[in-house]
Amino acid sequence: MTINGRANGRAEVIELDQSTYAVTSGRDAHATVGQRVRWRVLNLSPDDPHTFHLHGHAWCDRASIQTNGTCPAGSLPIDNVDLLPAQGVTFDFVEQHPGRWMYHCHIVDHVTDGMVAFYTVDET
Ligand SMILES: [Cu+2]
Repeated sequence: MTINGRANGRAEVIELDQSTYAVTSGRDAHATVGQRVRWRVLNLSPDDPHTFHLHGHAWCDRASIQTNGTCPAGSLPIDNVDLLPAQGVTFDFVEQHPGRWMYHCHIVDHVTDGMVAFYTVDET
């Protein structure tokens, strides 16, 4: 996973193999309120589906970009996405939510195995 083109926090590698999830630097991913943030999420598993979920945020489906926190006509806000093996998603938003937010896979066994990390948004 990368945020703004850089690997950050504990998600430099989400999955090493079918049962071990990477914990790398232990640092949170960071952004600042007002910053345009691009997330690239990729399921590197050879055979496990994953459901990416980011707390406290939503982005627009259909690769649409939020304007003033609203999705354009024909696009809906979403906060999780199912990813099959080797499938990825890229989404953008303008950060508006300061705090420390969890992001994780929504499959319970994957969360308990450690597929969870944090994203900190600083005030401007
Ligand atoms: Cu998963």
